[in-house]
Amino acid sequence: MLKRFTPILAIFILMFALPGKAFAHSHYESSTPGDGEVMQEPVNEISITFDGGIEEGNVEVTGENGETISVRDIEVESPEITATLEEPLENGEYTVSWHQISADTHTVEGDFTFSVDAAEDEGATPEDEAEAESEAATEEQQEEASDEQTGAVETEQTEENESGSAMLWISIIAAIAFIAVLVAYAKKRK
Ligand SMILES: [Cu+2]
Repeated sequence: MLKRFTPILAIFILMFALPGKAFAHSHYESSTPGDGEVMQEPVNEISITFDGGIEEGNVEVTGENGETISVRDIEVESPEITATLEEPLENGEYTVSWHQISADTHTVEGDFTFSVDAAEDEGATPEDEAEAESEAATEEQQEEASDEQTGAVETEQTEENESGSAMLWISIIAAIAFIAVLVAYAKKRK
């Protein structure tokens, strides 16, 4: 009796184990700068590495007052996203909000923070001028940026949850159908 059910059990386990791997989201694995890291040198590039393949992705960087930091270029080279900034970051705390489409077509998103605490030169440097400029632009963008972000985050999370549970239900229904067929077959043979 037990022997007869061993293959069924094996198939049953495989059915749950395989899709789990094939359809897994790609998660944040590491980044430069790292989560919570304090950088003591200028930062003008942020890269994030994921634990699986990604199809596309985007990165948004905001300063501690919610200002949007200009990103010049986003490069997606699975499993890595690299954002090149318009100019080196001034001292302060930054939030990196990322989202990507995993190889399984699901959208995954998250964020992390890091700060820059580099020794600052005395006297006016080109960097100081850039600082003044970006501070002027900051206040205008501030409200806009925070509104946009909240909206975007909510939509993506809903999408992810829906497709995630759809996948679960498909697996369960497939498993039940499969067992029903096996039981019918076993009965016929008696
Ligand atoms: Cu997925």
